Parts: sequence; structure tokens; C-alpha cells
Amino acid sequence: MVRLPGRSLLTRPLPRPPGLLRLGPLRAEAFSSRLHDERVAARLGLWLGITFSICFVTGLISHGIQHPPSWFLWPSRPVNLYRFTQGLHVLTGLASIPLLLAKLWTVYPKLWEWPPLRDVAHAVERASLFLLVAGATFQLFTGLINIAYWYPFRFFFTTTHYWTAWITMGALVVHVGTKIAVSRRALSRSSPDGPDGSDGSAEPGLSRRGLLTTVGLASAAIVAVFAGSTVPGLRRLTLLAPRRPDIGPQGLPVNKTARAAKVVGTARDPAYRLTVGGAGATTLSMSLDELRAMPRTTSALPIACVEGWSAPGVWTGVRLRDVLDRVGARPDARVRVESLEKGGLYRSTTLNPAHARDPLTLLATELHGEELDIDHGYPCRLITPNQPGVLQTKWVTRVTVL
Ligand SMILES: Nc1nc2c(c(=O)[nH]1)N[C@H]1C(S)=C(S)[C@@H](COP(=O)(O)O)O[C@H]1N2
Ligand SMILES: [Mo]
Repeated sequence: MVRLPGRSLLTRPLPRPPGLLRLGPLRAEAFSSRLHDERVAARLGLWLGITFSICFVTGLISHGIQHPPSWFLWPSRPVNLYRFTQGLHVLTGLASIPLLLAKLWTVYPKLWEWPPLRDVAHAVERASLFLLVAGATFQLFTGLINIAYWYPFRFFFTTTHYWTAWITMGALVVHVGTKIAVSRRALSRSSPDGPDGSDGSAEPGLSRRGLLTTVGLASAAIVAVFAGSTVPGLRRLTLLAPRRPDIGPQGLPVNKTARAAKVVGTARDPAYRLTVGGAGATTLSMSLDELRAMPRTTSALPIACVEGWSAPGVWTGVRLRDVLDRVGARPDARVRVESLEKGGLYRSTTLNPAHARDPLTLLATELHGEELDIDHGYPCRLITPNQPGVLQTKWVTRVTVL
């Protein structure tokens, strides 16, 4: 067998720092609680592995929809799929908060491991752990303040959250790789405590099982008080969610108001026109009355915000595909929909043909049987099946065939 030269370099012991530095937390028996335990750490690690994986995959889906690479085709059905994946994203993120705090507390004595760096492999492992802890903490904290609509940072949330997710998951894979044997062993010891639920010591205080139960309940409680912002049956429990899905004009929350978007004047202007045109198409300019005079239909479609809240709506308006057919657009063309809003990240949406041509996709002028409230996009807004709220452009004034 060939011996890899790199191997010996990685595992050759590094010089040990002098023993007289072993003071305070560096002392041999500095941490005595039975809760700083491999079995507790392994169990919490398993739960975190599950929540982080679901959170990562659903996050990638959401990112893919908003910044689609050429191979990524998000379908327009089932209409509630995004609502479901994004609800899971936010809920698994929230559930991870108590799990991560407990996990960090359980393992923090390892920060003072002696010797600090045994060999190069150990140094690399500790560096990846630093990335994991920093990345995971950053993701959960920024995610939380984002759903609370608090943006104290200079950086743009989505880009940072996306790239930090890759770094964190990379570090997590390395961590699982280095710990899998230890975890397996720890988890296969049937229970974190003895068969009778005690941990076999006379030590008073919280048992290992007690800690795990408490942490599990804390996660469940956070999920329960937030879930009502997306699961209709849990509304009455909605204590913490920044958006209640049934509060707002016409029974629907508002993300950005017309005033905040600075469109109150242009949206109410009697000279409002909807302009449709673009590649290979004729140009059409319609007043609101002319738009309303086209064949109308009703679609029941949710608004599913990236921040995790979602709410059902019943929208009436003109099918986008009817408008596209009127200007002779190619059926396979992508379509840009633009708002009266002058700036802002969400002033326009580009639809793939599956969404542009879906019979449920509307330029809506009514919500719940009433003329659209100005905060919901009067005179006309886009509503599409199975898309994030950020792509449901309000105050639409232009449709361009690409
Ligand atoms: N022009 C424009 N349209 C927009 C937005 C915006 O900021 N500007 N916000 C979007 C977001 S993030 C969401 S969640 C939905 C919310 O729609 P609603 O306010 O009618 O509930 O509108 C979308 N449409
Ligand atoms: Mo949103």
C-alpha cells in the first residue's frame, strides 16, 4: 500500500504549549456538569442536522425561483407549493434557535480543550468548527430579524444569507464527517439517562433527558406561535409573528404600502395606462376601463411572502395570457411585468412561459370581490400561482414580451 505523504503531515503532533498555562477554564476538571455530554450533544446535533438540511434545501428553492439559473424551471403548480416550502424554511430556522443554543452550551467546554491544537488535522477541524458556529449563528440571527422586518445591516440580506448558507453547510458536512463515529456510538447507547429516566448519579438538578425535553418543547413552542402566520388552523396561537395573515386591508396583510412605494399619485391618476408590447409583438395601450372590459376571470391564489407569512386571496381580473395573445406574443416568450414604482428591488418581475401562460395568472383589479385596495396594487397587480410574494408585482403599468 502506498503511504500518502500528506497523511503523516496532517497527524504529526504539534508542539504542546507549556502545562502551566492550564488555568481557569483550561484546567482538567473545569466543567463538571453531566449535561456537557456526548449523548446530549449527539442528540441535539442530529435534530439540528435535520432542521438545517430542510432549511437549506427550501432556501435553495426560494433562491432558485428568484434568481433562476438556466436549468432551473420552477413549475406553476401545485399553487401552494412555494407557500409550503417557504413556510418550512422559516419554521425549521426558528425551531433551530433553541436547538443551536443548547448545543453550543453543551459543547462549549471544548473551546478550552487541551492541548488546543494536537496536530494539523485537529487545527483544520477546529477552524471548520469556527465557520460552522459563526455561520449557523449568523444565519439564524439574520433570518430572525429579517422576518421581524428589522434591517440594521448595511449589506443586502438575501445575498449574504445565501452565501453564508453554503459556507455553513460546507462546514456542517465536514463536522458530521469528523463526528459521525462518535455520534453513532453516543446515539446507540439507548437513552441519555438510565432506563428509569435517571442518569444513575445522585447529582441534583436537570437530567440529560430533562434538558433534551425542555429544548424540544422550546422549539415546538416557537414553531407553534409563529406557524399561524402561514398555517390557517393555527391562527389563534399567532403570538410572535410579525404578520397575521388575516389583518390588513381587504383581509390581507400589506408588505409595502403605496405611500412607501411613492405611487399614490400615479396609481390614482385618471391618465393611467397599461402598456403591453415587446419583441415580435404589437403595442397596446389600455386605460383601466379598457382593461376591465376584457374577459374577466377569478383565481384563488395565496400571497406567500419570503418572510414566511402567507394568506389566501380571491382575485379577479384579466388573464395575462389573454393580454399576451392580443399583442401576438410568442407562446414561449418570457415576459417582464413592471410597476409604477420608480425604484425598489421588487418593481419588476420576469415570468417564465409556464407562469406567464398559466390560466390562473392574472392582471388582477379586484380582491375578495372589491376593487383592489391601493396598498394591494390598485389599479392592477400581478398574481401568479406558486410564486414568492416578491414576484407578485403591484401597481403594474407595463408588460414587455422578451
Ligand atoms: N411594486 C411592488 N410590488 C410588490 C412589492 C413591492 O415592494 N413593490 N412587494 C412584494 C412583496 S415582498 C409581497 S410579499 C407582496 C405582498 O402583497 P400585498 O402587499 O398585496 O399583500 O407584494 C409584492 N409586490
Ligand atoms: Mo414579501
